[in-house]
Amino acid sequence: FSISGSSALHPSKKLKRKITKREISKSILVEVAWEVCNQMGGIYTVIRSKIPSMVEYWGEHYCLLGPYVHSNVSAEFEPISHSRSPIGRAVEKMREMGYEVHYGHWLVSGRPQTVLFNPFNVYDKLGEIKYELWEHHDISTPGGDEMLDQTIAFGHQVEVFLQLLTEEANSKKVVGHFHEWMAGIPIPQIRRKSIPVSTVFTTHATLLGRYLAMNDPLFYEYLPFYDWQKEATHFNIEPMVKIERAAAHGSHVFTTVSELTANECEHLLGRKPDEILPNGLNIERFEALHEFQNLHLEYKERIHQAVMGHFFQSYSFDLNNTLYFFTSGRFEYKNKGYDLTLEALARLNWWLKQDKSPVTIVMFIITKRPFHSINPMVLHSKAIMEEVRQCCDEIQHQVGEKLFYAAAASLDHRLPNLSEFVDDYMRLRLRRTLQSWKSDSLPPIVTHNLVNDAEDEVLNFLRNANLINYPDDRVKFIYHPDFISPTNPLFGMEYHQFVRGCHMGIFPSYYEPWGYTPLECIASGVPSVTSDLSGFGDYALKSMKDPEENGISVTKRRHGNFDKSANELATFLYNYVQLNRRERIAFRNQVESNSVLFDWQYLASHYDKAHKRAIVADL
Ligand code: G6P
Ligand code: 1S3
Repeated sequence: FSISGSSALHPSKKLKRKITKREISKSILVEVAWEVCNQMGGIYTVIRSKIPSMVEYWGEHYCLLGPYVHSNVSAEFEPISHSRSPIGRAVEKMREMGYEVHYGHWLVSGRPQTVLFNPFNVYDKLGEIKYELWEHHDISTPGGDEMLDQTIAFGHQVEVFLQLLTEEANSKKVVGHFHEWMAGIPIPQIRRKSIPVSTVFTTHATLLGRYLAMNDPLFYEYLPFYDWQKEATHFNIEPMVKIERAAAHGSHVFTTVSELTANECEHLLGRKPDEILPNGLNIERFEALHEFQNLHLEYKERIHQAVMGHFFQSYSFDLNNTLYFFTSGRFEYKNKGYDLTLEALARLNWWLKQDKSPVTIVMFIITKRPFHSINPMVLHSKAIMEEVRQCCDEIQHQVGEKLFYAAAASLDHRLPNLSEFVDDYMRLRLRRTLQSWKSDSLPPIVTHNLVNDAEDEVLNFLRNANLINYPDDRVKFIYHPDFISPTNPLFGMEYHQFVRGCHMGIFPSYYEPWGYTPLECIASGVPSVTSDLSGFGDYALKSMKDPEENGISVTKRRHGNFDKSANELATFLYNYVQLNRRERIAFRNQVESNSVLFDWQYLASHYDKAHKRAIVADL
């Protein structure tokens, strides 16, 4: 580890935006995504975090379109009563035609103009809309797939709206930017009907790529040779794959999030993207470095509470010498690199045991799996620990009061025996509570009762490797098969607070078009691991002189040698464990100061390039 240095990109080199004020005044940019006001995954983060940079530049010439499906949508959406802008007029016209159209501001940072359509409002026309897709674009969409039906109904309303907007646009050029196949459905119809909208399509993964990577250990080797039609039929995803292809081929400007996915697009969709649009974040910077360091300490102490509740009924360890590692994300065991992470941690555990290391590592695996309930033992232990805390608080109070009187009345300046100040009732209560807490069994490796405990890949690995939280294990595990939220009884904190309190995020994915999780870490000054098969890792390798110095360790997975990759990852973690506290603090400072390279202020210029192409495209 070296904790000083520079990178090829520099935070002060904010890229210049690419579209002139004049061009913006003659255009309207409409971004369409299924995740506008509807959080499902990574695309929500892209759209939402990018808004301030888009609104700052495009102002009232920018608008988002999304579905009105989220049960709480009205809480984050404020309707606009009336507007004479082209967007407002198109909304009015569409309402006059009988459609239910929600027009307002999305109440997130940047407050963008937003139009939402309820897919169910056109379900009576679904047969007709589907017939058109089949007749003109050879996309047959059988019934029974609720998600597909909703996106088709939504796409139809987007098409109608864009048609009206072009009529109301006062000869301004309308640019429609569609994210992912769910939003891309109107593209082929826009082209067929020659609606004068300049279209940009961004795919955030290819559907086939994701399925193939999950199922074929030689995915990257075979990539150039797959027969898309055959594979789409095999995985039973033909309608969606055809929609994705139609959007990719039909768009004026085709884009994706990384060079890795661009390669996938070329082979699986048959079109090379025109632009790569790397994903950014709104990086929150503090005036003083110690502010974010203080936050680390504050949230680490909250994690300490969860860890004490989990382990200390069985045995204790030195929290001052404990490091918190974690991985998180959707449960795709192989694609998200959980297999490699666990193998590397097994090796790390062995090496640290050999060293007789005094350090304890607690590894959190945060994902979403079907479960019946939280393990009652885990909840019980947490509750009793709270009782221990209450007893201690009361004893502290008793001792404090009595000590004050004793000290004030003392004539010989000697400190009295403090234990005499604790009354018998409190002694007994504390002893009984501790007795009912302490247990001979090992701390569980999983916090919930899983629906499929016996077949769970994480549990199977840990049990087979005998990594079941023995006292002498240096790496201990808490598998938490639910996302973290403030209402969660075990952590009771926001995910981003949890990230800040940890020391390292581990995400060596096998298939990952971009990957926000490591980026979220470094935005909080927390070092992280990604892989050269993730779009983000690949981008970091190509754009920074030494990503590792900036807290982005990129595990090599391209060569396909699992054992070598596991050793590389374990070695990196082992070296991190050797750092002392001062070095960890300095490292976090360095990570945080370079994270600004991934701010939208810097990366939105790639979107500008795509929009510029669309503005100048012949329709
Ligand atoms: C931050 C705090 C320090 C604390 C440190 C712990 O830097 O400002 O007061 O000592 O975190 O760092 P560690 O890497 O041991 O969690
Ligand atoms: C996709 O979401 P995912 O986790 O299914 O889009 C994200 C945003 O572009 C990207 O970060 C991720 O790698 C993709 O896989």
